Amino acid sequence: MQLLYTVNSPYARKVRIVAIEKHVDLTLTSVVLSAADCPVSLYNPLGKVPVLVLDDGEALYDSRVIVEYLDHRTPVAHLIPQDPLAKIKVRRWEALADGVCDAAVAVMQEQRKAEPLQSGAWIQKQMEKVIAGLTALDNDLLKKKWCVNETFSLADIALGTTLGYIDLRFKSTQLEGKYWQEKFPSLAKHYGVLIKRPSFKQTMPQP
Ligand SMILES: N[C@@H](CCC(=O)N[C@@H](CS)C(=O)NCC(=O)O)C(=O)O
Repeated sequence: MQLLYTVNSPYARKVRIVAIEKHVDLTLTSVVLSAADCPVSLYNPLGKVPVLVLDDGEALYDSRVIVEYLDHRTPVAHLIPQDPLAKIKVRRWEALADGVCDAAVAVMQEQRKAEPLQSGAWIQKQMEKVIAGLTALDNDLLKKKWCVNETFSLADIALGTTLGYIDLRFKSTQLEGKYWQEKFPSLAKHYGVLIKRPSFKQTMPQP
């Protein structure tokens, strides 16, 4: 199985971490989305990474579909619980964490435009989503060891990859007057635990 990914995509990192945690071997193919010969749109009409190309040539996307597929590939500890209510809770964490990434990615894309073409109002609106999302995640986590049911799961992975992306993009940016680790102490503490895992270490984003 081949994973098409970009090094700093938080969605692709989520998939890579799930594969490592599940001991599923993937052939990793790093792509440049802006390159003329980028293969991604051959497999995903939306032109987005991650894409998982199966051995029979079928392609799976997006990250939420791929992680579910990988979680079923091996019987070792499930990252998505079998119990329906626990599964919904995990996927809700993932939805919110991914949503924070969507807004953060939108900010970066806007800031990459030439300055006269940038919309300050759009950036502000997306930053409000980033802060509201992180606030909700921080409140939900509080002093819990893991996000859902005292067990490491996809919820922790999705949260960790989102925080990795926030750290990559906004490490030296104050969010309403504070750096993210000061503003969201529960998240910062949990991030400190997660980045000690080999799966997180092996997939660190590149500044
Ligand atoms: N919901 C998708 C989001 C994927 C996504 O937005 N990926 C970005 C990279 S971080 C991308 O490929 N962007 C290219 C584009 O939008 O054309 C997922 O979870 O896989």
